[in-house]
Amino acid sequence: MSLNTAHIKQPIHLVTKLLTHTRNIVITTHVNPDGDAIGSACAMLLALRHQRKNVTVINVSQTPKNLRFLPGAQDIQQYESAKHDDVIKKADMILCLDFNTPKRINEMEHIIRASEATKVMIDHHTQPEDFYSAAIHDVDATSTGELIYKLLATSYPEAINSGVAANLYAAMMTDSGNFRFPRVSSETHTIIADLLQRGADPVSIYEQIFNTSSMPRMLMLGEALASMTLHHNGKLCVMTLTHDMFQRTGCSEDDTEGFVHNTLSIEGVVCGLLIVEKPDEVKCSFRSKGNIPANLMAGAFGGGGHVNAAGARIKGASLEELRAKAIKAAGAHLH
Ligand SMILES: [Mn+2]
Repeated sequence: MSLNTAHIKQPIHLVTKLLTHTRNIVITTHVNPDGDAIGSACAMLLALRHQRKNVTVINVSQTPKNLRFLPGAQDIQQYESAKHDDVIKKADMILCLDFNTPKRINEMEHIIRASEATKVMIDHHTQPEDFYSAAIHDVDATSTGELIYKLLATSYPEAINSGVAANLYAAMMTDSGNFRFPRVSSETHTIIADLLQRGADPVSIYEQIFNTSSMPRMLMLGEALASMTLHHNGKLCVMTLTHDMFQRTGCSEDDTEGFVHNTLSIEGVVCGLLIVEKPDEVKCSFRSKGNIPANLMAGAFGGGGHVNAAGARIKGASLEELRAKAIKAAGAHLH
């Protein structure tokens, strides 16, 4: 199998070279980690352990329940300054996975910025901040997991055992909307074929990630669907999750992962907006089809992301006020 690595060939060789001279490695990923974040972190953990490296995964957030079955996930530690600052200081390398600015790691931001370790970023989000020593970065990749696959397949193919394959499969599946988002290509499926051959089990991975909803999540989904409204001649669909709805259903915000995709499933809708009311802020998530720039819509509120998926968090705004502004901001790109 030949992989399209032309544009990331140099970075892959550089990262491999840096890894050769590295022993103590800290891996971290973004706040509220998703399947790509946890799958990528665990895949690198297992593969680098296979290379006899001393590896610690330290995240700011807990691992979501439905991802804890992934091989290696039980070894992820949740950041505590007193316990981990020393480990981070002693690391030769910090691997930053699935984020491109230390602002995405909240309380860990300052210690990572201050660290003198070699910082390696592997990521597929737009507009990276220049905080790293080396990076494998490709905004056309389905996922960070795909970039890690290319790194491992190029430099450590023997390290891709069934555990690593399961993690990379989970990362690529979740970040590509189960292989249906625009960046999915024949190469995506070629990689997936190799991961299956190496032991990833698609039935069990899907089952454990997606068919494990709680009753509060299902009740919340019902309220979320009922909240949907159409705007701008049916091109924009807005879903709103209020504080009251969370109280009534007992659902947590983590448990609403993926709800926003429902906005795009209505005929004629090309842009979706999810508004979430939180105790101290309001969150807007934009989703879009084709070239409609969700990132520019979120950018109007100081946020960012990809062309088809982006978000922003706004403090001190009322839900109603922000909802009206976000609908207007989306409208500017929906002619
Ligand atoms: Mn990702």
